[in-house]
Amino acid sequence: MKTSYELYGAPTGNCIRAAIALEEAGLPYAVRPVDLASGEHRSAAYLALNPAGKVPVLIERQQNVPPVVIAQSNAIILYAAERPPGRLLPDDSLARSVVYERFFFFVTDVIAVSHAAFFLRGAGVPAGQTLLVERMLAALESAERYVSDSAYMAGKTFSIADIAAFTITQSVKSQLPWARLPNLRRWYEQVEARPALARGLKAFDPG
Ligand SMILES: N[C@@H](CCC(=O)N[C@@H](CS)C(=O)NCC(=O)O)C(=O)O
Repeated sequence: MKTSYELYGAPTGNCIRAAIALEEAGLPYAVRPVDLASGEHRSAAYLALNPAGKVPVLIERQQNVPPVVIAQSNAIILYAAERPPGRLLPDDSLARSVVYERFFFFVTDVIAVSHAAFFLRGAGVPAGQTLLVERMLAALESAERYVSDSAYMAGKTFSIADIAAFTITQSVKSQLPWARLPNLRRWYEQVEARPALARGLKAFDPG
């Protein structure tokens, strides 16, 4: 049965990670741009899709069954990683646990902290923002150890842990002490060169 996918989103880290996961999983999808600046995510049509009024949202459509709607970027990444199995998540359960460990490290200790810092900036609490940015950068620098013995964040093969790690590293690239992070640099350059990842990075570019 034919399955089609639509990814609603905007050029933000959460949406781009979801797009990278679909690209890396080899799932063809249509990009549905949502204009956050004009408040499209708060329109009645969009709220019918995601009552939280947030992007990204993935829709899976199959004939004769109601569409499946998945909000939450990390749920979309995990969804993509399960189809086809084995590409972004190892079959072996022990190896999979290591991937989850690293994936959630980046999601909770780096990305979430960065989002909280961004929120504090908007709320006019610069001292709090500075503290959280320092904390996030320290956590990210500590990932040097993950890539000191292996090519990727969670072992020999590319996984969802690398997807979680890449966009946030890219966004703070100019703030990292690269001279002290030779393995992280090698990892970054290797991941950056992946064609599927590069396509995901550009998924929401205008035009
Ligand atoms: N935890 C959610 C966060 C989604 C989220 O905050 N999306 C932002 C863009 S990255 C958004 O829709 N912002 C618009 C708004 O909150 O008004 C996820 O990972 O998908």
